[in-house]
Amino acid sequence: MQVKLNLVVGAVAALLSGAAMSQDLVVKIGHVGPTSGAIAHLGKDNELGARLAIEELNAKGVMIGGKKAKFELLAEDDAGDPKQGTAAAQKLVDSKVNGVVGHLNSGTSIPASKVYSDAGIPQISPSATNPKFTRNGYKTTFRVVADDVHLGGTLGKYSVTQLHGKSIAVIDDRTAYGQGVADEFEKGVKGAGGKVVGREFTNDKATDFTAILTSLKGKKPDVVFFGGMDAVAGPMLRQMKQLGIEAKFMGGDGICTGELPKLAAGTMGDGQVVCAEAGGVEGEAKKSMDDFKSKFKSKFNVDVQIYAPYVYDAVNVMVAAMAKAGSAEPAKYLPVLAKTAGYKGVTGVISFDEKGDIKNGALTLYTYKGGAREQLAVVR
Ligand code: ABU
Repeated sequence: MQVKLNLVVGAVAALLSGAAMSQDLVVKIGHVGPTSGAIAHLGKDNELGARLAIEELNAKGVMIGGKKAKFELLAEDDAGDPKQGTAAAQKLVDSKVNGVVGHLNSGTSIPASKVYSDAGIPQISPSATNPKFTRNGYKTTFRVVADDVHLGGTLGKYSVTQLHGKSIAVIDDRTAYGQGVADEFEKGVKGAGGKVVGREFTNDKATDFTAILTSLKGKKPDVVFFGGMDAVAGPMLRQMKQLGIEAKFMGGDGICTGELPKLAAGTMGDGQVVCAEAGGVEGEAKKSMDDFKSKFKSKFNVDVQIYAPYVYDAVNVMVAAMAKAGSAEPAKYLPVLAKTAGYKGVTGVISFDEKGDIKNGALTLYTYKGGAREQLAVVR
């Protein structure tokens, strides 16, 4: 009798331990972007990139350390505001996320990186391009796009050597991103032997640029560069047209979106705007990016604005490191994430350098024709 009882107890214990082993491992991925405010269309674009990645990973059934992972997305809105950015970061840390993809803006990603570093939680920004983001010595900080040194410097050189700008004006929105990319643009212009005839600034909520544009008009610029986001660039283009300023208009990735033609309300001339996305693919690799954009459109019924594919890749790179480490514990998979090399994403090949920056990051130069973005070149 005692023997039978022991057998039953043993069988139940084995069943229970088997059940525990097959239980899903819940993995929480945080995402932060401005899903309210003037650039909410860009924050939502990023968030949808994360949602798509999470849905696919759950459908695929990823195993981490012998357990089937169940991924949960914890999405936060920072409104592009540095203070809200750190509050959102702290909320995710308190929720014990396993990793964070975000934030969208440099001005939010940089202060938030300290919060994640203090908590030992890996953070990959899909779009923050200010070089300072990865230069604070934090082991938890990564990005999958090129930085503003590359972006602004390349555009500055392009304005002189390709657009043959002779008198170049620069405006920025005084954000970490806008001022930083404008400074790098100015260095690029001067390095290529060009001349900056005026520098003005505004802010990321401004709608009236009459004073600064009138001042610049007197300097007869043939190129105007704006360091800032599309929500400000659109009205600025409208007011340039009203004031009769017929200069080329350049900007970094912040203006290089699908929404810019609508925000400019039909005032952009064909080929007038030249901007750059801080990433890009060419040749055979272009197919996976094109396929992603089609899948995104059919799933969400909206076009990619700019950085959704980079968010998608960032989530997948993070999860690949967890699977390889056999753990979603930040301390265990972080060293594996840091060694990411040759990961083939929809945005190209991702390898991180010692700072957490993408190695050999590309840029894609675009113009707009007939209200649609048209690729000019991919440069490294
Ligand atoms: N890189 C453009 C938009 C995001 C940012 O860096 O602020």
